Parts: sequence; structure tokens; C-alpha cells
Amino acid sequence: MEKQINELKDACLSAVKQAKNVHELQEIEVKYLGRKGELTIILRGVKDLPDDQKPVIGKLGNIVKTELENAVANQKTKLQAKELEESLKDEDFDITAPGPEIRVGHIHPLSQTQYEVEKIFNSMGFMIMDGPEAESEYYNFEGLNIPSWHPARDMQDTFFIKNKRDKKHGKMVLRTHTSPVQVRTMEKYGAPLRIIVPGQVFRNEATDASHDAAFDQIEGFMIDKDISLSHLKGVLKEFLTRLFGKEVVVRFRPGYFPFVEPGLEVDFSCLICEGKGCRVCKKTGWVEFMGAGMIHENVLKAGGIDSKKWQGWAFGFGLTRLVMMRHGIDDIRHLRSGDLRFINQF
Ligand code: FA5
Repeated sequence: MEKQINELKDACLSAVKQAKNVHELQEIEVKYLGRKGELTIILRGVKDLPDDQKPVIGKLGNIVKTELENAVANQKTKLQAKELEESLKDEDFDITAPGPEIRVGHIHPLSQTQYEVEKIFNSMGFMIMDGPEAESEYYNFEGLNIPSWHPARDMQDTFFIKNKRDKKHGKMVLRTHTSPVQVRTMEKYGAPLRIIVPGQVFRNEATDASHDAAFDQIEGFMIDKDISLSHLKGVLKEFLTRLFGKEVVVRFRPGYFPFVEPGLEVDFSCLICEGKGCRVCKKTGWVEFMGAGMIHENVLKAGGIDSKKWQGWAFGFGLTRLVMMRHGIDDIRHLRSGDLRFINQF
């Protein structure tokens, strides 16, 4: 049997060498090494040999099988390269020409700034929260100290969802601000809290260069013991200075929002003219930035937090307007237009 195996090996190696193409080689492979191939059949017969021959012939058979498999694989590589070369001979193909351009997308300018804001607040110990865009009327208004009869409802008109009701809180709306996440987070985690909430909000408003019906806001709030507006000023100054990479001055003015008391409007010094007055800051030297204030005790109560023990502040600003200012974008509607000529500039 040893002789038979060696003869088969020589025959197979010579056939492999002479194969003219991959197809011929495949036929040779099947003839010798396939399931019904000659070597396979010989190896199957090893079990019927006398015991002293079994290991010797078995070992030889396996060595020959590996050798033949390697020979087939090497020859296949050579024949494939040859076939490729031949097939390219007649083609007008310049192997050195650059390939087609691969178009790589990039992060939208709104998300770019959102991620930067998140990173800065995160490094100051703030957790990032999310909330539903289709929100119950309760969390959007009542929970924030705006009952249905209150004139402050007129400040933010929204879209009411007709056929959907929240199991616990009834009527649903598209949220007009990110503030509903305040009460949701208080209910879930209790005090103390340091949170920011980036998210999309909706208003039933006519659009113009600085107003859209869907835009992005970022809410922030902090609840702890002995918290005051000076903490808010410090946090905002640090945030804006890091975001713009320049020293920024923050100013508070009185403002009204039903869910804070006292309420504030927050401005920062214009970075374009450095406070001297220009078109961007309407010659005032200040840029109007956000609403803020100390969280109203009714809001803490709605969130299950004891206002005798804990206080906190909250703020909310328009991410969309911040992005417009950072990049000098003069019309808010560009940002969601899906126009690649605009988006590809960032
Ligand atoms: C609010 O939405 C309050 N929730 C903010 C707040 C939070 C106050 C916490 C106090 C405590 P306001 O309606 O002013 O407030 O909106 C906040 C910001 O959203 C504005 O300063 C502005 O930058 C942006 N904004 C408002 N309406 C639009 C709009 N139609 N299009 C684009 N941005 C808008």
C-alpha cells in the first residue's frame, strides 16, 4: 500500500504542475483529494490493514494528503494571478489611477455643539437626562406651576395630540421646552441633583429667521442644600468661558417664568465686539441667552422634594440659537433644511 500511495502522490503532483487553469486544477483536486477521490479511498482502507501496518500507512497517508493539499493551494494562487493578468490585458485599466471618492459624513453642527456642552457640564458633575418629546400636558405645564387657567399658558403655544392619552396624566402635547424633565427627574431620583437635558422642543409659532416650530434646547438644574443664584452664575461663567475659549461675563436681569422664583433673564458679554456694541448684540454689548431662576417650591413639591430642606436653580437655553451665534448663521431655517450645500460647510 505504501508503494500505491507514493505512486499516487507522484501522479497527482505532476498533474497539478501541468494544470493550465483553475478549472482544470479543481478537477484534479476532486480526482485525488475529493470525498470520492483516489487518496481518500486508499485512506479509508487503512482500517482493514493488519494492526502493525495501520499506524505506518496512516501516518504516510496523512503526510501525503497535506503535501498534495499545499501543492494544489500554491498552484491555485499562481493560476489565479495568471488568469487575472490575462483578463486585464485587453482592458483599459490603470491600476495606478485613484479610486472613486469615498464620501464620509460628519456630525451635524447642532450635535457638535450639543456634545461640547454635554462634555463641559459632565466634567462639572452634571448627569445627562432625556425625556419624551410627546409629553403629557401635566409635565409640560401643570407640574411646572402653570395650571390650565393661568395666563402664562399663552407664553408657549403648542401642538395638541388628539387621539393619544398618557395613562396617568391624560392629554398629550408636543413638549414646548425641556423643563418637563425637571419634575420627571425629581420623581425618579429625588435630591440632590445636577442634571442637564438636551432635546428637541416644539412651538406653534410662525417661523422667521430666528424662530422655528421645532428647535433644540438645553435645560440645566441643580438641587442641593444651601444652593443660591451665585452658584448658577459661577457655573454659567465657567461653562461659557470653556465653550468659547475666552473670558465671558454673565449678567442677570429680572424675568418671569412661572416655574422659578425669582426668575431671571441671563445675558453674556458680546464676544464679537467685546461689549462695545455691534449688529449681533444690537449695540447693547450683551447677548440675550437664557431663562433661569430658583426652582419654584410648587415644582419641587410636584417632584416629591421637600422645599424646606432643599433648594435649587434651573436654566433653559436655545441650543439652536447658540449654534447660530457660534457659526454666524443668519437664518435658523438653514439648520434643519437638509440642504447639503449648507451642512457641508461645518
Ligand atoms: C423656556 O423655554 C424656559 N423653559 C426656560 C427656563 C428653564 C426658564 C428653566 C427658567 C428655568 P423660553 O421660552 O424663553 O424659555 O425659551 C428658551 C430659549 O429657547 C430662548 O432663549 C430661545 O433661545 C429659544 N427659543 C424660544 N423660542 C424659539 C423658537 N421659536 N425658535 C428657536 N429658538 C427659540
